[in-house]
Amino acid sequence: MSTPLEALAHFEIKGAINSVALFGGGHINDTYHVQTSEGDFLIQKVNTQVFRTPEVLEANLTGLFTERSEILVPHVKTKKGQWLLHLQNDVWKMQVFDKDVYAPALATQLDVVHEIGKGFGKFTALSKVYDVSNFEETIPNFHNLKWRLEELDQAIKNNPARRVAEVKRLIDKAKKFNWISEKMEDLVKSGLPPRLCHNDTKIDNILLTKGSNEFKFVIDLDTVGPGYVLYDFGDMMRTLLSPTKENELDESKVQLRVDYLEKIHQAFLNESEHMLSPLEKTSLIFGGLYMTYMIAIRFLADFINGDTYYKVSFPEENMIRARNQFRLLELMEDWSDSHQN
Ligand code: GN1
Ligand code: MG
Repeated sequence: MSTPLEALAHFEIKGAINSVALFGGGHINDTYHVQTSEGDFLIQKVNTQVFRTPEVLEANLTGLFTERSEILVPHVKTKKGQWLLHLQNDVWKMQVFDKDVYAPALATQLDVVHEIGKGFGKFTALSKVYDVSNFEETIPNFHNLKWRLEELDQAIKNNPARRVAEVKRLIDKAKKFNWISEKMEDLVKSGLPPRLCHNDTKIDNILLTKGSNEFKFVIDLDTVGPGYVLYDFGDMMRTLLSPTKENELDESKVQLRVDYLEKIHQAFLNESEHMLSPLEKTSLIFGGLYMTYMIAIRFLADFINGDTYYKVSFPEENMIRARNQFRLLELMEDWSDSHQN
């Protein structure tokens, strides 16, 4: 195993290193904040149990950074000119840390919501610049709901951590929403076009300028690859519309803030409408249901499997996360039933 300090020696940075400290709350990779005499950086140990083909990640990052884009957070290359460092079975990557910006944890103001919609809308509009067929999924089947449902079935069948009985109510809910998977298949058959997607448009994967709250960068480019625009719009809905954290203990606090939905919809379309097909536009809101359902399924399957994928800070965390996603999904379904027909 290598340390961040060992890894740092292989990246193209000049200043003396003053400090290295664990940073942020990602569920998958380990991230460290590095202070040097010539500026700050983040260095990240990529979880290779999750990202099993780092060469695909390297190729996608190379493809992305062939274009100069002001909205992508600048990354730092290794001294050998690569985006990823392979060191003692570990894989590291590095990016600039701008002290004038911050990642919002929860949205509490409409102007922040607007800037998040704008940022991911700009990312979607990059689809015009890149040929999606040059990108590959860094995690196969990442947003393939049918495959995620099969994984859940497998987890229930094997019941490796003997937790199935505890989540019977959530398993029943999961079955009720099977129609989402069928609707997605219909949309694809009807001609939904593949696009370059971010595939992890969580609220805290946007950086805003401190003070003005203006959009600055899109971060966390690990899952950038082919997808459908509704994935990216949908994950924004999932992480923005409720005032709660994913692991909120009080389920009744999960809510659907319709004014926030209107705001992201408008801000996202302002940036991307010119390149979206009519089918893409009409399916954006469905993306919220699709992504919320899929993450609910993933948290639930991971709980049943004994927390082998997502980091947990208490034993029931994945069950609580799944429960909250199902609650949000029910609220989204009620809302879209009453507004779209
Ligand atoms: C994971 O690690 P992080 O927080 O960027 C996950 C996303 C989920 C998210 C749920 C590679 O993202 O798909 O939406 O947790 N990333 C991966 O919070 O599985
Ligand atoms: Mg991520």
